[in-house]
Amino acid sequence: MNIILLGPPGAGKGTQARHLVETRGMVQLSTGDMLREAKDSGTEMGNIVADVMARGALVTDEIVIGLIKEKLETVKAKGFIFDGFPRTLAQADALGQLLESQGETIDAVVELEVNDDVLVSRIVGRAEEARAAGQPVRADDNEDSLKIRLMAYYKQTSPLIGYYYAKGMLSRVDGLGSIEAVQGDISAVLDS
Ligand code: B4P
Repeated sequence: MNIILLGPPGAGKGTQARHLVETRGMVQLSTGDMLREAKDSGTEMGNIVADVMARGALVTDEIVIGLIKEKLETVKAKGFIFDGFPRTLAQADALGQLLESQGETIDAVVELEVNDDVLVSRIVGRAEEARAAGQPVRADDNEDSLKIRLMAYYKQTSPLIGYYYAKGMLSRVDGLGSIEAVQGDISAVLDS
């Protein structure tokens, strides 16, 4: 089974993807994690994306699609969780074509619904927790970057809701509950 986790920044896509990896043995493909790895490794591409990510803007389709293409060509899995990808209509089209070329499909698209106030408090909370624990704070976990991340979501990513709804693939899950409650709701969608 291949699934997409869709939702605004801080909706819990990464949190829920990690749980699905543990419970269902699926492989998580997080473009956010891939881009952060590239940034930390100081590659040419990493240096290009670092500023874009810190601002809260979206990295170019070309770079992100390239990262996913490479993973799909090299990683074998019984199912992929696309976490934070696709984020634009061009990425959605590219993913459909990449999977089709491998005889695969997307089986479900789960949209995590969370309102802006809660998103802000989660992201600011994560930054505060990291600071208190003496851990590095994500460069984009601050209110200024978050405003840009939310604008990018509503402008560039939210059209995917209609795109997948029209294909009969979209399921909506209330992302406001506890992490465990959201896990249960996602499991119910995947089992149905
Ligand atoms: P991502 O790494 O994808 O991060 P995100 O969308 O901000 O967060 P996510 O929804 O995964 O929330 P999380 O579980 O961490 O993207 C970062 C950046 O990378 C983007 O802004 C962009 O620049 C770039 N990028 C990534 N993919 C791209 C693409 N395809 N195209 C272009 N650019 C791309 O949860 C957040 C916090 O909430 C955590 O502290 C968590 O513990 C907490 N939380 C989660 N669920 C909760 C719940 N139910 N209750 C309470 N707290 C909860």
